[in-house]
Amino acid sequence: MIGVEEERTVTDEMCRFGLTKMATRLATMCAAFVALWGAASQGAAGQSAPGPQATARSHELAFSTYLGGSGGELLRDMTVDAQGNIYVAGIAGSADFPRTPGVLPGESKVGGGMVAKLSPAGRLIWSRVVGSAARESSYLYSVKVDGAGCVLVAGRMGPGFPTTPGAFQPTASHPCGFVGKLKPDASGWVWATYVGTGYAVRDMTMDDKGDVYGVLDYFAESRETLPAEWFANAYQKTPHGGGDHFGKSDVGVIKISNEGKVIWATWIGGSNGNDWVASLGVGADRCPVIFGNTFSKDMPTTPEAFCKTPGKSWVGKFSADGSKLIFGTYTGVATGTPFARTHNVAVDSRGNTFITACTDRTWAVTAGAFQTKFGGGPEDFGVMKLSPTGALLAATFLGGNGHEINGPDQIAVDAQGNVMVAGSSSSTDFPVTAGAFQARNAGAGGKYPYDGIVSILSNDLSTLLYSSYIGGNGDEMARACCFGADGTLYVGGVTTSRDFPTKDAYQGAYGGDPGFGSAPNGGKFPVGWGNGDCWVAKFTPVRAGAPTAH
Ligand SMILES: [Ca+2]
Ligand SMILES: [Ca+2]
Ligand SMILES: [Ca+2]
Repeated sequence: MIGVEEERTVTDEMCRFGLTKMATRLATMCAAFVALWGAASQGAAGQSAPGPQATARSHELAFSTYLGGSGGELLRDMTVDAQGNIYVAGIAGSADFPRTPGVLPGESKVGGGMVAKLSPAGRLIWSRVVGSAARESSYLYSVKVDGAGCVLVAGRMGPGFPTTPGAFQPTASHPCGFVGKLKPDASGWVWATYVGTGYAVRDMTMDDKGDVYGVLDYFAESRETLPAEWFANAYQKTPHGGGDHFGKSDVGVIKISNEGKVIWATWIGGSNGNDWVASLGVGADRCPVIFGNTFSKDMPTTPEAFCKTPGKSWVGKFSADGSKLIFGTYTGVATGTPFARTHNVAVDSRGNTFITACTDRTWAVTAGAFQTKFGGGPEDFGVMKLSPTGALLAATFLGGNGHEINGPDQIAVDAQGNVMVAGSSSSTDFPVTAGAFQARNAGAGGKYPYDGIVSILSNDLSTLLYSSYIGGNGDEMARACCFGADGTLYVGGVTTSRDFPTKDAYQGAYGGDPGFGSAPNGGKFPVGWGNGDCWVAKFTPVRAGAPTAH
């Protein structure tokens, strides 16, 4: 069995182009996936932040619930609105995934992209599963909510999805990027459109106006073309392509108004390698930052770039109109995982950029960082802070003696500048704080050694403010996190544990999995897509001196 992340990435690619040489090369893997998915579908400038922060925090669990049916589920993003309602998105492979009455155009009864709204107490307000056809792996990677309560989702949709009248890309000839805006009660689409020439909008964020920024995919093998006027003022008007790995690929950024019109788009990519799978963030200046994998040796770097030596990943910031590159830098990671994740960029209120990734020991740590020594095993989390002009301000490892190999998967920054990451770990000594909800790995040394991880670092990455495992005796991944305005933490992910720690749960029992959830990848890799249930947890801050529940 190939690795979960590798399998998923390969499968993502397979779903784009059915007839390429890549398809031939990887047909065996694809067939295995299709069988699996079918089974699932069928039933199964500041240097420091304002405010006090260098004090360890304590949080207690407000609620924790499973969310899943008898097939495979995966939670990939979450956000919270001003009222404390929680929105999650991902994939649901169960016909019996918990649903509320009503049918949305494009709703799939068997499985597809999942979006759900939970009350502040964790009760299901509504849920929808959308996809253009059965077994075709429609997928939602991102969810945001605007000031009017409308819910923006982004991801991938197969051909034939009922886009809305006036959509700027009404049709697609292959599984393609997708962005849609749902009415607050999820009774219909305000607008819904395909986006890009590649297979997904892999990350999406929103600015203070409610305008939307998405990662744009370019793949040379696609038959889709995009209007030149989108790129009229672009930093890079045409894709460079290059490379021979899964199609000559570039990434880009597209800015879409809250009303669903393209404002601008730009490509970014080197000339001699594939550049793809990226995360996106935007700050108060409405300048998008993109962080992704690259195989190119000639990605643009700017004067303050801390690393101009080509490596595995690159981060860059565009001007608010997409016409200029404010900074561009390689990250200095020479080896390590070739597959970056989504939601691995956040921008604080002072315009500093934070990125996180899986890394080997080549991560560029800085003096005074929380963890300057590699924790062990094949990889740790790496967390890095860059100035508004791309200078390296701080960088730290965050990991223990095992694998932090399939995480982290989300980074978030609160108004005070505190930095939260969510991921998974098989370590028995992952750094945790006093008052952690769960101080020990629940499956250490066993067949299913992964637990979810949620950690909060100070803005200068010098202090671990809160860190906890969360998991049971199966495998877990924390794949999403966000802050509430009141210091509340929201974390979600996927689990195969029957004893996942629940509290005041909407769904207190494991919904099931299509089979291999009971033996996830022989214990070699953590739980990933295609098995397990989603989980959602809320942690509220405990005031200093107050008794803790754990
Ligand atoms: Ca490690
Ligand atoms: Ca576990
Ligand atoms: Ca399930």
